[in-house]
Amino acid sequence: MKESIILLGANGQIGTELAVALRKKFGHENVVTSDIREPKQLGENEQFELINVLDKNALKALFEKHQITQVYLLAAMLSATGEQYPQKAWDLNMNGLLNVLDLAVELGIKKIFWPSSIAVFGPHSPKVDTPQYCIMDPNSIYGISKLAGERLCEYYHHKYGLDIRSIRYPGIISWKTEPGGGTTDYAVHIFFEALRSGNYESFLSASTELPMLYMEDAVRGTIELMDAPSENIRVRSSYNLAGMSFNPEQIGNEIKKIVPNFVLSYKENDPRQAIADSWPSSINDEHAQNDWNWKPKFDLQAMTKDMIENLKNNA
Ligand code: AKB
Repeated sequence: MKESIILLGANGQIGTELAVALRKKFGHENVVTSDIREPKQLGENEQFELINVLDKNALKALFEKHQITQVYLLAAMLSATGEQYPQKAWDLNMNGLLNVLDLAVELGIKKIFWPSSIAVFGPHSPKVDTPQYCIMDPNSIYGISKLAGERLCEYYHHKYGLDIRSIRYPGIISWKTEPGGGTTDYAVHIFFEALRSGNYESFLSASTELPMLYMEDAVRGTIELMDAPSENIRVRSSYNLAGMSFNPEQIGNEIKKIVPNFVLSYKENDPRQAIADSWPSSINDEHAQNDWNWKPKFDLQAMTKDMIENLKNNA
């Protein structure tokens, strides 16, 4: 069957790189990127549409126009920005998802990817090696919306047979597009500043350990999950996925091995600290390993080397 794929919220950190991989796999003519804003650049033969995922009628027209068979819904407000605009975060994260799920049922779109997050866990979830199934009491509006979204995905799968697949992304580290509005963003900004100014003030404390994943692994993992046979996908809420775990001091020391004069300092009383403190420090991803053979390639050392090489080569 010929696939026709749309990425909603494609201008963000993950969308930018996932679009490249999907165009390579399915061909330019079969992949449409879309966002609420025009992209910074658009290559020849690349298709782009302006869309607000909250405008259900426009979304329906777009899906019909391109005879969409697969949707990647990446439009969302992340954890830190969500705390500044809780109603807007809830509205975008929930109603954007509901619009896509309902249109998928109405138009017969079978396959959907929707990202969840480690933010679905909370202060009473086990902090170390956090399992797929455990107490989940998120206390950020972003985490609450992601947990509700997971329940919706599983519900629509069972009730309507939608083939929805999802990953609980940890912090994603990448050099092409900087993230915005997240609690894990420090782990990307630290690289840009190490090379730009030689110093960085972390908004998280030295010992705040969080799960992270390098973009190359995130894109590969997402495509591997989407390629896996449907009967192998036993988790229909969202899969735990692990890459590496580190704290600001550890990543700072790794950067210093390549940028010896790098100076790392710490800010106090940043509101993002409380969000980070409620999240796991490491993730157990045995369900993803068993169901669709997930395995990350990058650890802290390999990721740091690759980030710095790419940032230097593309400066
Ligand atoms: C955030 O920090 O909000 C995101 C996430 C972990 O989902 N990067």
